[in-house]
Amino acid sequence: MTDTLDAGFATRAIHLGYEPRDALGALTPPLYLTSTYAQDSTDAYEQVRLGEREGYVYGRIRNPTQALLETRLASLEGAEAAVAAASGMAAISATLFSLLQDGDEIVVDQIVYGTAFTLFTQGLARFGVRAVFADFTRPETVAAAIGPRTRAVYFETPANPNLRLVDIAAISAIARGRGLLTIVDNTFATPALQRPLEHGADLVLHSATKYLGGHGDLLAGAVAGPARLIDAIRLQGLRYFTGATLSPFTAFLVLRGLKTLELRVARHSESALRVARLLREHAAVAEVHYPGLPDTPGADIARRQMSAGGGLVAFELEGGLQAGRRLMDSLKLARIAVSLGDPETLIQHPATMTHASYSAEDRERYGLSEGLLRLSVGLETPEDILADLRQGLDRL
Ligand code: 7XF
Repeated sequence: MTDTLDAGFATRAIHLGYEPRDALGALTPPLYLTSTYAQDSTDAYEQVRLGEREGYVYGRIRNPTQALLETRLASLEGAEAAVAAASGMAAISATLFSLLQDGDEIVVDQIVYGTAFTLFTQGLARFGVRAVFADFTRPETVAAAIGPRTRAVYFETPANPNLRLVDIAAISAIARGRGLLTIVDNTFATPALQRPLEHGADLVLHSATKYLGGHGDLLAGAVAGPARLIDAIRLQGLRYFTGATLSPFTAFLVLRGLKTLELRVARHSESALRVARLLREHAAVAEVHYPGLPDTPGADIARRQMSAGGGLVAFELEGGLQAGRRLMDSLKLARIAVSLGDPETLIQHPATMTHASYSAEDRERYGLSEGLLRLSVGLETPEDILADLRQGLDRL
């Protein structure tokens, strides 16, 4: 539907790329559960294969339900194209395997999701790709880490798990000046709050398992960026490196999630701000990290590149790790669980859970404190979330 191309964010998330008239009037886009496609003739197959005729060949490469999701995600990120994958890690590995080769280096922020860190430190090393870690909150250290073999820079903002903020425009400018690609994992902010390509990044990654899906019932991932790079990621990364294509059924669920993304993220952000304020005022809490607090480190960066603070809050208790465990065990509404972006409020302890793959020395060196807790503020009635936290903190 071309007339929705320039429409607002939520309108595109709901309507873009689909016309009910083309599918018997079905209001909701059909779910195409098929692994392969019957071809009209041998000639027709050849034309589709060569890209001379529109059509589909095989489900690992393309599927119409998936294609609609890709169209919408690309638009929401302000990208030319997007490709969906079976998980966030599938999107990350397809991207890196497609863009890097033996002998290359990639400069990576020292604070990233734990399993991404393992892919950089252990996985890519087996294929001769070296990850060089730098503190991306200090762009000069990124510039210093770039060498003749560097091909790309990679970071998350807000970063998992401590929500530190990286200046997308500053890092992208350095990378561009040296002929490198800038890859940003936008999982925590989502395009509803932050669109990295508008600030100079080249590729945006997502774990769609989180806010994009939004209901804690699926795993999915995506990459958005220029068609030339997205084609490479689809035709190499997905087609023969990983084969980790998103199932059409899951694509259907992510499409459903996207329809309410803007609405959900606004509510997550409002409630998280209230949680951050409660935590900051409580005597048992030593430190609070939340991009929407005006005095959090990097708040000026958040103001420039995010339209609200998002749904995650990280904090440390006066009583450190032991108090953290006691708090987690005393909460009644918030569930102890990894993952984030679900309707349910979730709490986890990065040092033993999402970031256990960092060694204790790495955590110390990179400033990931042992007592840090990460809360994914859900969509429950805000007063109930606040009351749950208050009763847990008051017991400490
Ligand atoms: O492969 P997944 O869909 O689980 O996504 C991987 C991933 C990629 N980027 C970021 C910023 C992520 O946070 C994730 C997954 N993180 C979850 C978490 O931190 O709770 C995973 C649970 S172990």
